[in-house]
Amino acid sequence: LMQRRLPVSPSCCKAVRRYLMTSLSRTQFASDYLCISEEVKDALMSRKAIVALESTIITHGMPYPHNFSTALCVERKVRENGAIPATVAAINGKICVGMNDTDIIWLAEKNNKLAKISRRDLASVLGQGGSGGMTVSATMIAARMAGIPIFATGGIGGVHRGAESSFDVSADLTELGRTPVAVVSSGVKSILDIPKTLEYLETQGVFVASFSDSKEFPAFFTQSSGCEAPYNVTRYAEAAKIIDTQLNLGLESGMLFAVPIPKELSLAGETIEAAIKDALSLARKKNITGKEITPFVLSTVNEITGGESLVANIALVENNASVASGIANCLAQLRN
Ligand code: PSU
Ligand code: MN
Repeated sequence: LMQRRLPVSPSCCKAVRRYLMTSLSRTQFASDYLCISEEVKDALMSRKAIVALESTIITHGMPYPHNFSTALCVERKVRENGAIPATVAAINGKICVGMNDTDIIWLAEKNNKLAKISRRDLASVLGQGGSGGMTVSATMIAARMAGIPIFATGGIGGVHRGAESSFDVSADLTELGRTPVAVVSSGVKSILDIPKTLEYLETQGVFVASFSDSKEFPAFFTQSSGCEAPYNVTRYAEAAKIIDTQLNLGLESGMLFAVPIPKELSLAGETIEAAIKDALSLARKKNITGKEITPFVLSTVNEITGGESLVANIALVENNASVASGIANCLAQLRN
């Protein structure tokens, strides 16, 4: 309640706001299901820039040992850019926000044997003391609980091709409509229907901007999707101002900043399109549906491209972590 009211009160002076936010955070630290690392707790208390990071990319998005080296590299990137990384995963019935390398190695080694946790899975997994990688939707929930307004990942889920018959729309999109956290990603993969995904985000009231020198909405492995983002942002400070305003307004929806993969690392559009088509038809043949489809297509595309897609994937996640850190630094300045 306090959190909701706080930002909309214009008379609320900074000192009061800081006090309330701090005491609010303290009660959250005690939450039965939330385990915030000491480092992240300190960063929250001293209002440092923090970037949350998801973990399905570790458990289901990349093969071992690349999942592990990427997770550590991404954390390092955040630190190099002056922010504190907070990797989010479920471990033994707790949502861990911020973890040590041993936890990350454990998640990486268990690769694919752990749960893939979205909003709908949280209560079941945590209630049974389980562990797993958390998707964008679950990570947004955790970031909000912990009081971290921004998080970086590779790609978010979206509206699948053929959704008009399969109804397969990622829970990431509805989460963006209901949880006020800014997500930095390289748009959505062209394994998805990008125009439909953008329409769905509009319906959900989600602010979407390209973060680049063009309005083009990126397609993960490639810089262009043929679709325009509704907004374009070019500077960290500008992005931070928009996030700060959204939080102050008390709007409950999330925001998406789409950063194109660096040009020199992007894949040829036709190569990736062909690989995706093959992977999707193989998925259909094998009757793979639901939460299994995204991990399956990712790993099949990786096989078909001889590991090229994985290299691109790693590069773009690291780049997104740098961008998110830049925005988080400006946001911390604004909110201090
Ligand atoms: N896209 C990727 N890598 C990933 C994912 C998506 O390039 O690892 C993961 C993210 O955690 C995302 C989830 O939140 O897949 C979406 O799954 P689904 O499509 O089942 O909603
Ligand atoms: Mn789905």
